[in-house]
Amino acid sequence: IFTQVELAAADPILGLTDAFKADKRTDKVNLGVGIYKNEAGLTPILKSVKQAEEILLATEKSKSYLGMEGVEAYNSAVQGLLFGADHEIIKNKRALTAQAPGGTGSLRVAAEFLMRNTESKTIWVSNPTWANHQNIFKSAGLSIEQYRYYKAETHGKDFDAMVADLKMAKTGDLVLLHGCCHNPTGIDLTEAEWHVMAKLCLDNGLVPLFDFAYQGFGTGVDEDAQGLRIVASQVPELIIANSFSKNFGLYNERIGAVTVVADTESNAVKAFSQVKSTIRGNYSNPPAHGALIVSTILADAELKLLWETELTEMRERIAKMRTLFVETLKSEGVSQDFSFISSQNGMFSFSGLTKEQVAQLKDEHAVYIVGSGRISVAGMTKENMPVICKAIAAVLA
Ligand code: PLP
Ligand code: TYF
Repeated sequence: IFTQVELAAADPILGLTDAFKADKRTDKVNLGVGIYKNEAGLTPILKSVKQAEEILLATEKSKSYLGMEGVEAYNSAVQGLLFGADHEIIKNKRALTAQAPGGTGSLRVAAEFLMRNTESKTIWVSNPTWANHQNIFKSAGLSIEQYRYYKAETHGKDFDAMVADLKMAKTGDLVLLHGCCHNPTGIDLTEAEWHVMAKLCLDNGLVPLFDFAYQGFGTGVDEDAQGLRIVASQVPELIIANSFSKNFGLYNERIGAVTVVADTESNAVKAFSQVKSTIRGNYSNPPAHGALIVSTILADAELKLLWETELTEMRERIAKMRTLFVETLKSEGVSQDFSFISSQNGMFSFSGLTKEQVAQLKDEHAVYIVGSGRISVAGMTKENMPVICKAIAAVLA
C-alpha cells in the first residue's frame, strides 16, 4: 500500500530546521522557527516553571487519567488570562475551556468540533497567515477563504481591504483572527479597528476564531488581550485557541486550550459536550504536566509575579533586538528603510525580502529565514547580529 504514497513536501518552517541541522557551516544562524532565545542563544526553562515543577515533584500523588477536558484549575486560570478575572462571560458561565495539546491541538479540536456540529464550514484566514493554519483547517474538513491583510508597498496593513473581503463572508462563516503579534507580519489591529471588526462580525453573523499564541509578547498580558476582549464584549459566540508554548516557554509540553463562548450557559454546555466528544475521538484526554505547571504558577501570587517578570524580560529583549537590527542594517550600509521593523509586534519581523534573497541568504551566508521573508527576531543576539546584517546587506546590494 505504501508504494503509492507520495513523498510529502517539507514543511515550510520545520523543514528549515532540518536543513539547518544538516548544514556543516559553523557560522550558521537559524532565524526560521519562532522559538525564543536569550542573549546567549539558548531557550532555557523559565525559573517560574522550574519552581512549579519542584512543587509538583513534591506534591503530585497520581498519574491517573485526566478527564477529556483536562485539569479543572488550569481551565479556569486560562479564562482569567483571556478575559480578565470577574469578566461578565466568566460570571455568567458562558465560556467553557478544555485543555488541549498546544495551540495547534486547540485549533484542530476547535475546527473539527465546528465542522461536525455547526453550519460553520468555511473559515476566512488572513493573507498571509501562519503556514500551518491551512493545513490544520483542511485536515478538519473546513473550506478556506482568504482576506487581504498585508500591503507590501507600505510594509503595513490594508484594513480597508480586510473589511471589504470579510463583507463577502456568509452568515455563520468563521473568521480566524490573530489575538496579537500577527504571525508572520507582526502587524496587529488597532483598538478602533478591533471595534470595527467586532461590529462587522456582529452585523454579518460571522463567528470569530481567535488564535492567541503570543499573549504577553506584544505589550503585556492584559494589553494583548484587548482585541479579544473588545470582540467578546460584542459578539455573543466565539472560539479561542490559545497556546502557552511561547509565553511560558513550554514548547515541548504541548499545552494550550480551546475555549468556547456561547450566548447562554446552556448553549455553552451543549457545545462543550461536543468539544469533549471531539477530544475523545482524537486523543481521549490530554497530558497533565504542562497544565499543572501553568495552573501552579497562576495560582501562586509570587510565582505569577516571577512569570510576568520573565515574560517582560523576553518581550523587552526582542524589542531591543528590533532596534539593534534596524541600526545594524544601517551601519552595514543598507540604504533601504527598514524602520518599519521597529513597530512590528511579537517574535517576527516581516522583512520584505524576496524568495530569491531568502534562498541566497541560506545558500551563500548560512542565514536561515522563512521563504515569506519572515525573520525570527527572537533568535537574534548581540553576537549574531553583525553576521545576519552583513548577509542581508550582501543580498540587497
Ligand atoms: N498559532 C500561531 C499563530 C503560531 O505561531 C503558533 C506557533 O508558532 C501556534 C498557533 C501553535 O503553537 P503550539 O502548537 O506550539 O502551541
Ligand atoms: O515558527 C513558527 O511559526 C511555528 C513554530 O509544533 C512551531 O511553526 C514549531 C513547532 C510546532 C508548532 C509551532
